[in-house]
Amino acid sequence: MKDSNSGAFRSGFVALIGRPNVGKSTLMNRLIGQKIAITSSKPQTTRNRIQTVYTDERGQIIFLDTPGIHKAKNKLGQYMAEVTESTLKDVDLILWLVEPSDYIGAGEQEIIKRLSGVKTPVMLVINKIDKVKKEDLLHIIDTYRKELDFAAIVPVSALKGENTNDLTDTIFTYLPEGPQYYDEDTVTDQPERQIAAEMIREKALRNLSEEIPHGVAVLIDRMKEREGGTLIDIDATIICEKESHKGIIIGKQGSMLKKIGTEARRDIEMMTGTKINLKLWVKVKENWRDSDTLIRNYGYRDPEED
Ligand SMILES: Nc1nc2c(ncn2[C@@H]2O[C@H](COP(=O)(O)OP(=O)(O)OP(=O)(O)O)[C@@H](O)[C@H]2O)c(=O)[nH]1
Ligand SMILES: [Mg+2]
Repeated sequence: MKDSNSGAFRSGFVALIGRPNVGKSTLMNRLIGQKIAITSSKPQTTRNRIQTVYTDERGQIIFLDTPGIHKAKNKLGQYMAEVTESTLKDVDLILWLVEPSDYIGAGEQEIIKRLSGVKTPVMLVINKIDKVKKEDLLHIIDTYRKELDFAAIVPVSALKGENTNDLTDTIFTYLPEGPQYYDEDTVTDQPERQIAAEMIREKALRNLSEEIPHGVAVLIDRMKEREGGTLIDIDATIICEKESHKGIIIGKQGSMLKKIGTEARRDIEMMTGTKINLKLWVKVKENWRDSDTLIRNYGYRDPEED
């Protein structure tokens, strides 16, 4: 990949942080050109740190998508906050994503306080610029500029792909010369079964109303390729917190579960390039989000641990 004509190979770790729902996962997927992290219009979609890799002739960027910064209401929330906090250490660059608004609320102030103490360069990314007029953008940039000493301020639309190539260019200018950490085919550290579980959770998030999806976890019980490699069988369980939620997730004559299953199957087929036979079950585990053991069992564990 190294090209002696185009300068030194640059590489480094870049954390994406910000309030829930600002578009961190959408942006990361856009920058690497593939859907790895799940996204939804509901806050607190991302629960674990998700690492992805972008490589071109200029260098290699390792992105770390993090759970949105919010006040934790349970142990799962505390866990998510720790994931984000620990990601801020040892990165070469922080991308702070914000909504395109000139109102800097208490949540943003908290983040500013936190970031003013770190030595790592911080780049402000104003996302969702497709929602505002160009002239308002200048005012937003001006408001934020006064709050912190940013390495750069880059407005983008992650959804529409506006200005995202410029963002990649700017990121490279802030990365040190360094090695290629991963081979150029590596896209993520997430195992396929974990991405499959997340895709099922995404469909639950997108199809179910407010409170239910926040209490949902997904476990892959079995993921096995049939002989000949033409089909993968997946058995998965959707965990929820209440018997009444279970009824809603299953839906009238199983209609909701079927919808979640059909949509998830399509995404998993896209990812694996193989036909999928997906079977879903629903189980109740009351208050699992407040149980250390259960949140670990459902895959929420310290990213530094095995
Ligand atoms: N209009 C518009 N919507 C966007 C843009 N980027 C993301 N979104 C939408 O914003 C919502 C949240 O996106 P996510 O990528 O899940 O946000 P997140 O910051 O990862 O959220 P958490 O994981 O909950 O912290 C989704 O409905 C996206 O489609 C954008 O550039 N423009
Ligand atoms: Mg996210």
